[in-house]
Amino acid sequence: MTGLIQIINGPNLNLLGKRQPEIYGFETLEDVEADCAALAADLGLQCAFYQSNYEGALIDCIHQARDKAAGIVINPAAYTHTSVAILDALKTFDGPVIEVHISNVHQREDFRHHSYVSLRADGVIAGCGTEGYQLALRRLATLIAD
Ligand code: DHK
Repeated sequence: MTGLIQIINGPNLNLLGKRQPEIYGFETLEDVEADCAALAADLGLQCAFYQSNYEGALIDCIHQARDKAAGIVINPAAYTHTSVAILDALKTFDGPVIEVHISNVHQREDFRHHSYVSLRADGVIAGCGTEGYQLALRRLATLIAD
């Protein structure tokens, strides 16, 4: 397996930087992807990026990662709290999975406190802003090297 990391973002994250910046910050998804690509190069990894507002498309991306990616970083956004299907898809992936939330979901509404994806994730990063994606990449670099 190569050092390819699949970075997956769920619904509404295409509006990062414009959507509720008091919660999600001013960085755009393009900014996040550029930062991740630069860090991945430093870590000797490559990134593939995918964002969708559709649950089935996110599941297809996870299935495709099975044959090409060494690890997954996923922010399932609102599907975190609802999607058994995304959990089941992640269970078909053999490599490490890190779940990222830009906001501290535990400080927010009760319905954001539960994550189906955490049942599969090897690590969870929440409340670190968009830096969370970089922290996730660093953790995957460690896990893949082990
Ligand atoms: C992003 C969302 O869109 C929300 O639905 C989640 C997550 C939290 C985040 O913090 O990145 O509840």
